Amino acid sequence: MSAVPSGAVRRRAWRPLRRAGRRTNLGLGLLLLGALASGGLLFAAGTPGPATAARVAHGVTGLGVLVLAPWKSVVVLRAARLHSASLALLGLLAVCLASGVVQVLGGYGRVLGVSPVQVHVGSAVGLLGFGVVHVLRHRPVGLSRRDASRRRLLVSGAFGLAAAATWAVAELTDRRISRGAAARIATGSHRLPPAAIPATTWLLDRVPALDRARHRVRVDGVDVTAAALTSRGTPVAARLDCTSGWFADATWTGVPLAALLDPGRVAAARSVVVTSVTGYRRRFPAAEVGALWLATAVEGRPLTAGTGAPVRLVAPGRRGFWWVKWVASVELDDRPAVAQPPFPLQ
Ligand code: HEM
Ligand SMILES: Nc1nc2c(c(=O)[nH]1)N[C@H]1C(S)=C(S)[C@@H](COP(=O)(O)O)O[C@H]1N2
Ligand SMILES: [Mo]
Repeated sequence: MSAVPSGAVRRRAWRPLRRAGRRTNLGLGLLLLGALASGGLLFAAGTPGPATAARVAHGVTGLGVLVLAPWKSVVVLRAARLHSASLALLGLLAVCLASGVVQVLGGYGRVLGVSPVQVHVGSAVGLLGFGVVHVLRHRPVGLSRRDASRRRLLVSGAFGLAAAATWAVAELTDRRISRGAAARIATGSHRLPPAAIPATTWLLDRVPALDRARHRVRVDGVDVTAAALTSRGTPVAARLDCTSGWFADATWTGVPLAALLDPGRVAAARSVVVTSVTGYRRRFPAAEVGALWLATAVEGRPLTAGTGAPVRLVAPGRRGFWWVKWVASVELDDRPAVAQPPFPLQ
């Protein structure tokens, strides 16, 4: 594709749009990579500071795509032919943008069992696939020295400001019109009352049928019954903040792992792995054993099967996917806590 629009499109396009071309594609690619990266960071962030930074970066890069839309449409309109993979890319982008905005403005809800964030992340992953195909098929854009000229940098800065302004408009609209907006926290999640905590699976996990009276958790080689955990439990207030777009502040009843493990063995280990009967597992730094709880009840009521009965992990300060349900074992380990995929795979 040439940098200068040709033929009918060139004649019809509004003057500033006639420059649509290589730099439009480059800018769009960078924005999409920025949105993917900041979205991933927003998912991983557990604390308000990093979550806010990632959320602003995500809103600016995600909505910044819209600022370049007029230029990209000139590029698309003058293309000799449109490949079906390109149309799929466009469709996924529309779904991704729409579901992102619905999550922000619409409050938490599910339609046919899926939340807007699930549609959003699913379409973003699809975008990545078709995006790679798209970039490989079309001549990859190269950088030239002139891209770093003063004029170019000023133009890029103007686009950056327009993207930030688009995000600010979305944010102000959110605060004014959204019912749930006032209750949104740094990660973007909407508040739910503790009684409404939904049974949530990360991807493909299934709720197992477990016998409350017989269940045991193997803690560093020693079996601990669910009944013993219940009788030793003390209250712990914590915020369960799920990446599917909701959070709930509740009081759980549980026993800290530190009270079940030998301090000498904890000191000698680097990580502690909490594994579900389903195989779902998360690895934590060993030093965190005082901040991880094996819980058997929430708000004074025993856990339900869907929310982790008989025993689940409560990990205050960590996103919901760390709160392993249906815990089968707790193991001390020599490997560092980072020796795991950043997100669960089941
Ligand atoms: C290229 C891909 C992506 C694009 C274009 C995109 C775009 C957007 C847009 C436009 C919004 C609404 C922002 C607002 O109105 O303030 C949004 C929100 C959101 N996105 Fe993405 N996104 C992408 C990828 C991802 C990924 C990979 C994740 C997570 C792994 C993610 C997670 C989220 C979350 C949690 C929100 C809600 C944030 C909030 O409440 O402010 N996004 N996204
Ligand atoms: N074994 C297992 N534990 C799990 C999950 C899962 O799919 N399997 N989902 C996690 C996610 S994503 C969240 S948000 C919380 C949800 O807990 P809830 O079902 O009580 O809402 O459990 C976490 N623990
Ligand atoms: Mo979650």
